[in-house]
Amino acid sequence: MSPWFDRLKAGLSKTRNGLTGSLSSILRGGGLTGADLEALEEVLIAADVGAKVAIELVKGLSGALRRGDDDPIALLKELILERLAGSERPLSLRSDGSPSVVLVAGVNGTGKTTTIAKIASLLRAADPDLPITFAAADTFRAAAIEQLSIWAERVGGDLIGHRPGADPAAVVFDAVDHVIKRGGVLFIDTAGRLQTKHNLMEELKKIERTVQKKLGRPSDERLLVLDATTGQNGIAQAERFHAAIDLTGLVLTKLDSTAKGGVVLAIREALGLPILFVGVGEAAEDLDAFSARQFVEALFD
Ligand SMILES: Nc1nc2c(ncn2[C@@H]2O[C@H](COP(=O)(O)OP(=O)(O)OP(=O)(O)O)[C@@H](O)[C@H]2O)c(=O)[nH]1
Ligand SMILES: [Mg+2]
Repeated sequence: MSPWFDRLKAGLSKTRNGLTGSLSSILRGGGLTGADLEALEEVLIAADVGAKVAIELVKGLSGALRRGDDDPIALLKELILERLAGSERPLSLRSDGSPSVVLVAGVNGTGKTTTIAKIASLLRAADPDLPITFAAADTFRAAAIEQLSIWAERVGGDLIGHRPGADPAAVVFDAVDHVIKRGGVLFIDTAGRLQTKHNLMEELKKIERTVQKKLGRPSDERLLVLDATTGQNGIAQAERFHAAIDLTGLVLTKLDSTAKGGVVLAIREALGLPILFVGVGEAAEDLDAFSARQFVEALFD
């Protein structure tokens, strides 16, 4: 198995232990009784897949078992995989020579800045010559600019930043200007903001408008970084951010810190947005492209 799959598996251990521990005791008896199915539904809800998905999974499972299939775990894996069909997509970068712009947003502390660093590290590993620029559009704290500049140096990229307290849109204006000349990929790091704070959401819209004005087209990716430990609240966050900047995809972090990794299913069901990356730890290697199949294998391995 690949090193990433091992990390994913280790990261998902809390969710897996909750899920497979309970499943094996429910499924041990052979034929599933009504009480077993109810217990199964509870286990799925505890893993945060959401009530609707849990009910549908159990329904699908009991139907298949009635038709004579007899390996409930294999069936459950297939049912989950079906629900995640179409949920994965690689980062969309331009191949026409014009720069790619990736805007990263989310509430406070979800992992935006480290996610940018991790994605940039993946791109750097794939192409040592790719120009990478980081826009420090989190001007809220001096430490945020500092954090990004350390990453820029480590990954090998340019940092465009202003003073703390400066207008984030002005930083983005300069950063887009820079990549128009330099080419490559621009990551825009934004300040954490609660999805309910109107003025902060307006500020985010202004950042995207600035990209559009300067570049003559929208950013290529508008990613929301969601902390998996916040569970179903992530759905409310995503809805608001989506309304503000028309998200192109999600990054789900901190799957290692929760037994509720089933939230991937709830998010997929509620939003239908692709999941580009998942994070399972703090190290640079702890983030990689989301694969539904790997995710399901790691959950039940
Ligand atoms: N366990 C774990 N920790 C993570 C993961 N991703 C990020 N973190 C940690 O979460 C903390 C916050 O990460 P940041 O990248 O600074 O988060 P942010 O969203 O930029 O935060 P603000 O800019 O303050 O809103 C750091 O300690 C990260 O190392 C993950 O997948 N797993
Ligand atoms: Mg940050």
